[in-house]
Amino acid sequence: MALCYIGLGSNLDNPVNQLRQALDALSRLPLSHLISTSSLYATPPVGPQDQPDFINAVAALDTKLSPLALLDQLQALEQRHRRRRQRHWGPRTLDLDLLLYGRQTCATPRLQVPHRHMHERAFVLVPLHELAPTLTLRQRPLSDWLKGVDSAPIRRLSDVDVTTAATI
Ligand code: A4P
Ligand code: MG
Repeated sequence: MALCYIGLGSNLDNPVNQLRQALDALSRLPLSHLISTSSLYATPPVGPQDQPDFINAVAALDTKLSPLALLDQLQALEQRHRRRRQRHWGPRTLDLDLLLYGRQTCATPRLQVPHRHMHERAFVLVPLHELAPTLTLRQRPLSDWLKGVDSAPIRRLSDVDVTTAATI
């Protein structure tokens, strides 16, 4: 079993629902057990600015799937959410990133773990810190990495926000 962290992001077609459905699908992955999920966060886009804000979250999953088998499952799930790959870092219905796979590292063309940008992104670090406040990344505590990013514009959605947004 490996404890993995998965980053979820969406900024198209009711992002709150996209994430709720994706979290539900993660809880049904084979050979895996969903341990916990962070709150949902509204986050300004990193990259092109002419796109809507994102909803982001992180999930912790215990799995017996290999890293590549897990990536296959995540990409199949993106496809089920009608993900179209168009612009680099552009808008998407669902993006699933394998952030961490236990303590394992992986550097192949198809998969790099830890995710290559995670330590510099507030939209990943804030929800990850909610789930795993004592985690270390590149031999530094997560809280150190958090101090190095601007988390001010990251807004945690309340239960009321989530219920309202899901019905829009
Ligand atoms: N790939 C390699 N390593 C991984 C990994 N650890 N997890 C490969 C998932 N995929 C991995 O990804 C491109 C390729 O990365 C895949 O074929 C896979 O084999 P993609 O999802 O097709 O394309 P992408 O997501 O547009 O590119 P990239 O570089 O992965 O972008 P990111 O890092 O996912 O960033 N702003 C906010 N606020 N919130 C966001 O969620 N997301 C992005 C996308 C940009 N700005 C954002 C957000
Ligand atoms: Mg991605």
